[in-house]
Amino acid sequence: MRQDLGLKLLDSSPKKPFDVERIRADFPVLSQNMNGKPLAYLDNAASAQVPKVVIERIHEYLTKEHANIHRGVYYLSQKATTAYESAREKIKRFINAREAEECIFVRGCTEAINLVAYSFGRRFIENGDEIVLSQMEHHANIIPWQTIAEEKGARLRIIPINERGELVLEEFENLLNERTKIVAITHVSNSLGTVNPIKQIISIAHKFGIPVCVDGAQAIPHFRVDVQEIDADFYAFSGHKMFGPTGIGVLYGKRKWLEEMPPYQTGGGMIRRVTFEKTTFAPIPEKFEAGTPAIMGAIGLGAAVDYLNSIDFEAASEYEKELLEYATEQISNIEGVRIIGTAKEKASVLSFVIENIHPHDIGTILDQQGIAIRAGHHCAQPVMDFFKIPATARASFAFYNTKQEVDRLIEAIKKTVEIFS
Ligand code: 7TS
Repeated sequence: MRQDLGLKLLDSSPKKPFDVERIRADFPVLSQNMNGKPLAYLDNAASAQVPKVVIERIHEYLTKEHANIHRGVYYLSQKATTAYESAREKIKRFINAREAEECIFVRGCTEAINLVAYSFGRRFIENGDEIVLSQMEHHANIIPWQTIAEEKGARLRIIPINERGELVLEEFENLLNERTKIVAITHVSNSLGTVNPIKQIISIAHKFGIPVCVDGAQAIPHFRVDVQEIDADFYAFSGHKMFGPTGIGVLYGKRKWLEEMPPYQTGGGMIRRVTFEKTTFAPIPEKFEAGTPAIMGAIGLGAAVDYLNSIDFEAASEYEKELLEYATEQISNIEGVRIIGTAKEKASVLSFVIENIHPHDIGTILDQQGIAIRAGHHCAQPVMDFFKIPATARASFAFYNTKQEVDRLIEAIKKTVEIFS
């Protein structure tokens, strides 16, 4: 039986083939040459490319609608405010939040997690408490928790992973007790590609009355996420990994938590009344959006959501899965290559090492062929420690990548092996 991973893919209805060439035409960046070769952009886990409609929407905003929001009595400011708030509404519908107010605009996934760690932590975490993370977290979902734990005298407990790069779920439940204040865990690992059974994880934590903060940075661009269905207490993600601009991201949080949590930053735009003696705060979401927000970013992100709604996102998900399977099969035939992360359920990421070749050298040689991949520890050093390697080379796919690009990747890897042998 298929594990419940919080994924929503298409059922058995007959599918039209996914038209990747039509999709590629929406992304101007992709038609360029790099180092004299057509660009094969395979670093989507770091940042995805931006479709024309998003670029045009940002251009339109800057040329016709720009003003500061939530304060102007004049037409332009009201127009900008409406555009900003309608982007929040689009996000709400995209992730199926109960209310738009539960969607806080932040700078990105990193800021979203910092917000939860410091605000939730300040209110709810005390000396002797425990915070549960996993071995496969990105540093953005480790260090904020480590910092608040140090401040409060709390400690981190870590869910282990196995050799395939899957969570050892049997150990998870053993880590939970009355001192556990929160579980912070990734939906999809950026270094391994593992898709975690997030709905099951949340349901186990909830049996103990423990809230769960999900790092959704690598999930949101690849399949539909329904925050109510998985029952996440918090869900964090970045705009630039889901075909939107940089500098914008979202923290979804259940109203009951957000209302109890203190502001993360303070200043203009988030108050009800200020005197030198005392300040009272605005309701959510403003309470968590101090200062002038990334108005342009939010509007651009709203346009990215429109774009994802305009394509067959479910078919795109399926197509990406096929691409990953194809790449995995092809790379497995190359001698000396070892895939890091062989979980049964994976999304979009192919991390690998080659005997006696440093991942940075692989990245450099591939770049000469116009192929952009990432090499390094991917801000997941505990994962590298587990596999006893310093780094990996990582190709990561989006729905605009093609089999031909995978073939070029494979050829370039073979060539790299040859050069070094
Ligand atoms: N969480 C995960 C799982 C991530 O993959 C990343 C970024 C972040 C959090 C942080 O997101 P940010 O937008 O706030 O920076 N991951 C990567 C990556 O894999 N390569 O570059 C950035």
